[in-house]
Amino acid sequence: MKGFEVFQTMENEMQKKRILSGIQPSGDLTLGSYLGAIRNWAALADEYDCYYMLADMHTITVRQVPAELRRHTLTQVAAYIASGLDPEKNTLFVQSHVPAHAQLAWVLDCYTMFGELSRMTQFKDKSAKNADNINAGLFTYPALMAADILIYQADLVPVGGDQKQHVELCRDVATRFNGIYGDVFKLPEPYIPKVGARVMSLTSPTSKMSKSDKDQNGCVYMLERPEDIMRKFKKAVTDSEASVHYDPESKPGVSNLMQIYSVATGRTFEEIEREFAGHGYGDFKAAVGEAVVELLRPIREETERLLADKAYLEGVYRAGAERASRVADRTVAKVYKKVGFLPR
Ligand code: ATP
Ligand code: LTN
Repeated sequence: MKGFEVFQTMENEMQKKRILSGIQPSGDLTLGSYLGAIRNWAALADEYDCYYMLADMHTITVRQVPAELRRHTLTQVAAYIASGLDPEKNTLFVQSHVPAHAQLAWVLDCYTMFGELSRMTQFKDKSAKNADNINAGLFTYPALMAADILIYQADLVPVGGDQKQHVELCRDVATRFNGIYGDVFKLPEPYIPKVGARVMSLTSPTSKMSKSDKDQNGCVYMLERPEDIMRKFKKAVTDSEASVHYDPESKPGVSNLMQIYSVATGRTFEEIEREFAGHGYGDFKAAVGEAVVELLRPIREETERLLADKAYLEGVYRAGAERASRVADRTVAKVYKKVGFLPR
């Protein structure tokens, strides 16, 4: 880029509103993370200045195998790009490569209340699942997440419905901090899709589809082979009514499949009900499986292609960390000054 073009890009980025979101590279990405979050990210790049992070620091709140964590992180960089996030238009980076996140997180720990953290659903769920490792990081996790968001002065945080409570806590912490020190942080809004905000497990449709779920049949992975995806959909739990009809309360399994089908094909619930009127669940489940296979196929193929080019991926996350650090370091400097730390 020529000097003038660089200047123009910087000007544009300064005027655009900011977006920050992240996903933990704690396992293979699921259809839930794709439909609830990643799918919505690519379309935002023209209108917003977007930062998408691999939240590796968050993953160690639950024990990880080091080599697996590295592998998942690299695969996730490739999956972000394969899902349509152009690294020229989006800043893609690894959280631990930008030390400012940890620097701000400590400060925010001191402005986040024990009672607030105790109310977090994710903390309660994860402590129940990891009863032998309820560590302090698991508890203060939302303060690090608040740092991730506030450090970029983000306007919008595109996430699935399960993260709404954390974004609200982030706003409360920012409001508390601003109340003491003046307008330091911008207050972010969550951006949650209407359909696909909460994709449920295929085997127990009253709980969220999650990559750390022990039951692999409930969870469809973004990079899974078509035959495995089909098998999981064919075995998905439904009910005994044999009618494709949207009613999340009394028909959670069928309603979940309808949501997935609706997002994958762009059809409304009414259209789906009409399409399968008079058909058994067998046809319906196969159709949902096929739609998901076609939705994910190009992403899987592109991810595999990108993973063969490690040097390219390294270049992407290095450049991302540099761009991210420039913004993040400014916020930390401002916060350190506000709280009274002596400048070095
Ligand atoms: P873990 O099992 O490690 O907690 P997870 O599978 O729940 O992970 P995250 O990495 O926590 O997924 O979430 C990544 C993003 O995807 C978040 O924005 C989250 O809200 C969204 N998301 C995750 N699971 C779902 C789901 N089942 N439905 C909709 N959105 C989801
Ligand atoms: N807590 C999120 C991951 C995450 C995140 C963030 C999302 C970490 N930092 C900042 C949005 C913004 C999760 O578990 N899905």
